[in-house]
Amino acid sequence: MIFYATPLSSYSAKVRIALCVKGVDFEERLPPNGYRSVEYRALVPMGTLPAIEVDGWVLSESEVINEYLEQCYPAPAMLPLDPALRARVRFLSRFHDLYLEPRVRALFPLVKAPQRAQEQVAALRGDILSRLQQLDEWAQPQPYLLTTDISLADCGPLVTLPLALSVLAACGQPIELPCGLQAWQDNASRHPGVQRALSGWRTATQAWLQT
Ligand SMILES: N[C@@H](CCC(=O)N[C@@H](CS)C(=O)NCC(=O)O)C(=O)O
Repeated sequence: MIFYATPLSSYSAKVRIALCVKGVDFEERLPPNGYRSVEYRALVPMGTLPAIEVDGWVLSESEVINEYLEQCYPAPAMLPLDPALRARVRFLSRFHDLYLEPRVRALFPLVKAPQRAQEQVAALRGDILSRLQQLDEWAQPQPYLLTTDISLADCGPLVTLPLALSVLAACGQPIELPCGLQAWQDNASRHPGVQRALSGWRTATQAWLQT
């Protein structure tokens, strides 16, 4: 399996967690000439990261890739069998992708000159805090967000929550996670698959924020 990703890409890190937790054998490649290039779009028509290629067949969209991995590599399971719990796992993944991560991403252009954009940063900080509050209310860490073993619901937040903390701190308006989410993050980050998946991403993120 070829995995198109960059070290800094959040959605690539989300899929890398599922790949590493499941122990999938994959070859990680940078998109040729960057993800906006004609060359990459010839391979991956959406032009987004991440994408996988299996036997010449290409799939993009992080959640679709993770669901595909779950079906092809069912052990360890990252979706519970119980239909209600499975739906709640999917809900948290969707909540992350549609409502939480985009507010964190909206901070990226403001990191360079946060002093010129304090009001925008403050508005996004408020949005992020209220989404984190919702996540904290819906999660039932045991010790993963909804399950005893790591699930697909954990993958996105394991990237986006530390990123939100780092980016808001870099913008001069730090936040703290609700206690339950902080405990979840401390514990889930110690999973060996998560550590392997995120070590390069952490380094790349710190380098980006320092420059
Ligand atoms: N909904 C997509 C979002 C992926 C996404 O936005 N990836 C970023 C990198 S982390 C990207 O490719 N941005 C380039 C663009 O949107 O043109 C997914 O879940 O895979």
